[in-house]
Amino acid sequence: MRKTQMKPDIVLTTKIFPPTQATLEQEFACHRLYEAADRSAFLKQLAPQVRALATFGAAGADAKLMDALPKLELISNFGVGVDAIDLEAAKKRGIIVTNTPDVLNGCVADTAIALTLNVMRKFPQSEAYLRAGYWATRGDYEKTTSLGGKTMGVLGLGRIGEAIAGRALAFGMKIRYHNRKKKGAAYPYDGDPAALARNSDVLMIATPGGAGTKALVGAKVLDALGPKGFVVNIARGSVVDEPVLLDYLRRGRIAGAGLDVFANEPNISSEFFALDNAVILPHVGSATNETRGAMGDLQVENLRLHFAGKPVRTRVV
Ligand code: 8YV
Repeated sequence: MRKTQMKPDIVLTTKIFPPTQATLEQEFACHRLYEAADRSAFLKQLAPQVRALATFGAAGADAKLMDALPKLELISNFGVGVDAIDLEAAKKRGIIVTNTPDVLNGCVADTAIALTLNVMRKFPQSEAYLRAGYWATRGDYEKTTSLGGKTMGVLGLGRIGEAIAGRALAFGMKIRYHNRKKKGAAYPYDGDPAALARNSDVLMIATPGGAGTKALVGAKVLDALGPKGFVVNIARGSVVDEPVLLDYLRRGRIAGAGLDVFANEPNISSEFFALDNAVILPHVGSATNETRGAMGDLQVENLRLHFAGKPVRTRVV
């Protein structure tokens, strides 16, 4: 008689994209941490057998969770950003962390361009004006700002930043960038974020989140961008000093902001709702069925490979 193969146990920290979760539930014995009434009792019971964890977005994984699962070997993240995972703690414990890079570059870059168009051309606001019946009663909508000929300064010219730059070129924009380390890129380099902002009409934030970029864009950078400058953020809310950004938007010290990410998602500051110069999206950068599917495939593949005793495909640490 053939021995039945036991499904490997994994912990899910949160709900994941449903088709991905369905695959996970089929291939692994999934334990839903997010449904546990008593987290520590739940983890204690699983500690002897759990070698992998699947996580998503803000749920991440902290050192306490890693300590509660001493047999943990792999944290497989759904998403490219791993700022909610304590990478140092993982490294110290020899835990592998994987993410889902590249497959989302196109969609996130599309979102970045949509935000750039919408904040500079004020399309959402002009549509609201039309829907309110003002075109007929008050006349034409106000004049806005062209993209063509303007300079986009990419803060964080990584894989997503490059995809954004390629698209912005097609709109007739010029590109500059700042990274911690200068790359062999075709675009002019600025030595710090304020210099980049000074030389740009649109500051495009595409850096990773986490401690290294926390509040990187604050008063100094926004002053350098100036009252005709726009900020677009598709990275993480933490990269921007949000109270300062709100203040600068309210007082017109920058022209506008296009934002897909915020400090406290999904409970974002209600001050954004009243600002006519802010275009805001609910973190939809990668949120298409195709891209989320590809992200899920990578998350699952890393788990499969690890349990087959093979090297994972997209390792962070
Ligand atoms: C996800 C993202 O929507 O990949 C990332 O890092 O920000 C997005 O693709 C995010 O994981 C959800 O919080």
